[in-house]
Amino acid sequence: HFMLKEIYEQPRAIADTVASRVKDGHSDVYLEGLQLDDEQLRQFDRLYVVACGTSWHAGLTGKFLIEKLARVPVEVDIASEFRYRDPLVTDRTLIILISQSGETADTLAALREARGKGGKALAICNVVESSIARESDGVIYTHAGPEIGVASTKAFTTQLVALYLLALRLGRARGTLDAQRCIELTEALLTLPRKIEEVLELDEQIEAIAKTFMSASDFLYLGRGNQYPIALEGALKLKEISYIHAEGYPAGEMKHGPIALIDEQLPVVFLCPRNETLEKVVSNLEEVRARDGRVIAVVTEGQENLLGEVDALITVPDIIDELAPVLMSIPMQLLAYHVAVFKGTDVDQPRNLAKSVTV
Ligand code: F1P
Repeated sequence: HFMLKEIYEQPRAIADTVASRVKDGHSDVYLEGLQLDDEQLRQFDRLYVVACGTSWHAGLTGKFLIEKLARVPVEVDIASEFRYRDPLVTDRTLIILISQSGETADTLAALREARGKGGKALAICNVVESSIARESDGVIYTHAGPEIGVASTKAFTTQLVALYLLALRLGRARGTLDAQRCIELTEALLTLPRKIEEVLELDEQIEAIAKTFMSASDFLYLGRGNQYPIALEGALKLKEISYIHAEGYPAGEMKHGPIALIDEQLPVVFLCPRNETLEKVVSNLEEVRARDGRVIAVVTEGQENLLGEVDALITVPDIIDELAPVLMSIPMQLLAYHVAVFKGTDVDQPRNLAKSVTV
């Protein structure tokens, strides 16, 4: 399958997205197509990120990165909703359009609307010279290479990396990141391909987990903070290719509704990174266990003992919190992939879906 090949291409795709952008002793990043100088990057008082599907999930993660590292407010919108909001765009707004194909109709329409209101537009695209890239003021290309499988994998993780680079660039220009911190953050980024390779080594283990849970009719995915978008993405991947109903939720929202769904039939995927959310996530996990839900936990190495008993445990290497969403994405992709293969669905060309939605 193309999808599996593309999952395995991620270490290389990410190395290519980073290459040439981190130079000079790592204290700065260079985004060649950005077309905005430091002075302009300081002028923005608001960023909008607009995208569809998986690219929207990347945008939700980007909000965490940019607000944390550059201290500027970021709003994230689904492109098909953007037009109904009479969005508050001025010449001090930077609009970031994320699109693998660069041809998604709703994202293109949002770009045109935002530019019409005087905003500056920056595209994060994989396809060179695509419509969204061409019509934007600047563009950061993800160097993922062609993505054939309809379910986005390497495009997503390279989008996360592009947003990370952009957050560093904004943080340097706006003075919220000093050179030393930038060096630390870029050096962590350079370790990412190797750590993804380590996660890919879990493939057989994840395949076995998929076999155990493939007959479930529903899945719930839970995460907090910067892992919430990864919960959404995990659920979307499973829905898209295996046709199993799945929901991603912020773990803290569970008690406001989804908790009613939990019984011994329901697998619940918990994202358990080593960060300040972990204690709360573990208490949500205990609530699921108390109701006989089946727990699949993805945890950062070293934190396993905090979780108590789980039905399946996937351990990923430790990394700085800003990059943990990338590592956690890989088991989400592999789990969806193997469940779909066991179910015998058409993984690369799922029913009803198009690689890019241009109408
Ligand atoms: C957006 C998207 C993809 C999804 C599917 C339909 O595409 O929602 O994320 O996997 O292929 O389109 P794009 O704007 O990122 O090209």
